[in-house]
Amino acid sequence: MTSIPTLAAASLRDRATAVALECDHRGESHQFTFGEIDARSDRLAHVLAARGLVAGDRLAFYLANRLEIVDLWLACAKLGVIVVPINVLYRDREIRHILGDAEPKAVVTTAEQAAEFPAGTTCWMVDALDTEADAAPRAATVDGLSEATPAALVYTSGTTGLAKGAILTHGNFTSNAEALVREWRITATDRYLAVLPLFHVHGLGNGVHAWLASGCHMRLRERFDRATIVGEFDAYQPTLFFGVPTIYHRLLECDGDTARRIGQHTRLFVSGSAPLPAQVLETFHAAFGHVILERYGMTETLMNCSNPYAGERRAGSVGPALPHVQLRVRDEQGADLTDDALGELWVRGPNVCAGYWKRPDATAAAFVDGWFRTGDIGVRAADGYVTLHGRRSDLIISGGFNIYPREIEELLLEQPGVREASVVGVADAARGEVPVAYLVTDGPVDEARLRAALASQLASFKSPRAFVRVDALPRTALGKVQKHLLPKWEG
Ligand code: MCA
Ligand code: AMP
Repeated sequence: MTSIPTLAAASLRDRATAVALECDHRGESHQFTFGEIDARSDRLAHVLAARGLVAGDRLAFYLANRLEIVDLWLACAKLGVIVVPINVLYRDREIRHILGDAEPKAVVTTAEQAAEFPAGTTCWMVDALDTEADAAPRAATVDGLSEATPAALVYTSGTTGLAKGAILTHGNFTSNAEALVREWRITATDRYLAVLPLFHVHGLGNGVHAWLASGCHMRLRERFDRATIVGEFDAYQPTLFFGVPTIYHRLLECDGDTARRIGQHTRLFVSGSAPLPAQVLETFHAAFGHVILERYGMTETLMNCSNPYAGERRAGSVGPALPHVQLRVRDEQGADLTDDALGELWVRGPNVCAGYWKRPDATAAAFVDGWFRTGDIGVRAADGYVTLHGRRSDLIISGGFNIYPREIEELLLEQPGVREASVVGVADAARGEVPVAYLVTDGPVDEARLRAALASQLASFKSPRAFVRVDALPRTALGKVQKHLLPKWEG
């Protein structure tokens, strides 16, 4: 375990002349060597330091995937500045909460996207920073970085409906990267096609850091686009691909020849962030000739479990705990359970975050004697394979993005005429789950108005697929809504 600059030096310095990254930049496709990536981030570090950023300060970014996120990430890591990624799909309410909580010195964004931020927010334009860095001298990495230095605050929805900032340290990222590179046999000869958003741990923690740790080649794309993905595979011929189940579902739309062709040059397909349906795994295997490797992680812990590279990749299971992670299945009182018994997963290791930013209450509730309570319910078989069975809370995962019903319910209750609201996840073949809202209202609901109100405040993936009017919500004697008793929505 080490700091991010030390981990990255194995590629940035030792493989300085190797081509590292291919992406669009200033309207054209460009290739950069590891040495150039190193220099870019050193120069940007100089600019950020000149703008007053010092170790421990927070700097947010609100950007779709682009080269400058890599520059920013490395520059901040070298300065000990804490990065706060903000999902570009977030809107007013989500953004205000993160800004108020993380108190970043500035937000790096584009002129167009800066419009999403409340007046008074210090926004730094990404293109201006980039131009300024072109002419800047190279700054040195600050002294005193260690594995315990915070590298990022990554916001993850809490059961209260308000997102909490998981404090992820340099050691969290480096220990995770070292494990994945070893376990998934990633080497400098790999070609990694990066389409997952860099504002989440899957794309950033796994993707960018496996690239830095292995010194492989990365092609960075703005996002996954089902219309262009086959062209990407054909042109780039990646050996390595990371996706969420929705992406694999979309890939199944390929015809047989295309699927075989893609399968021939790709070495490893990895899935995570949401359950991979066994049927997708099997259909994909038949079409592409690969058993997708499913792994399980969380923002707070990075990766916990992974199916093996060699050995059985078991359908429906997320595999055994990674070697650097200790995992227990425990009951409500925290007592260890036996093999095959259903309980909550607790984890401990260098992968687990340092707690929640400014939330001692939430940190105390999640950590017990150094163990982190994941909130995920599952079983471990005698051979160590873990199978997830849901969550303690009513988290909905749609296309790999998390949704806490409470956040939508609270906003619905603020709308005129809405007396009660309950949001549940319903199965969706492509996105895994989608939210559906049940409402008790005074008179008819104006769905268009509700949708507009939600869209102005929350990310579009949180917009309910349907609004269902009911006379009353089923409740327990204590008044708690019994979501499983709501009438089934049939689409
Ligand atoms: C989706 N949209 C985006 C992006 N992805 N906009 C900007 N950047 C993106 N990366 C918007 C679209 O504009 C559209 O918005 C809506 O989302 C649906 O997009 P569409 O292309 O129709 O959807 P799709 O074909 O179903 O694909 C969606 C997706 C996306 C690409 C699979 O859901 C996605 O990128 N998911 C990955 C999420 C992720 O990385 N999660 C990791 C967190 P509109 O509706 O307004 O038109 S969990 C984690 O990190 C833990 C540690 C873990 O275990 O990994
Ligand atoms: P996040 O808070 O966005 O980091 O999401 C983490 C949650 O995603 C975990 O607590 C799990 O509930 C879920 N998750 C991640 N990987 C998997 C997987 N392979 N199968 C099922 N659920 C998963």
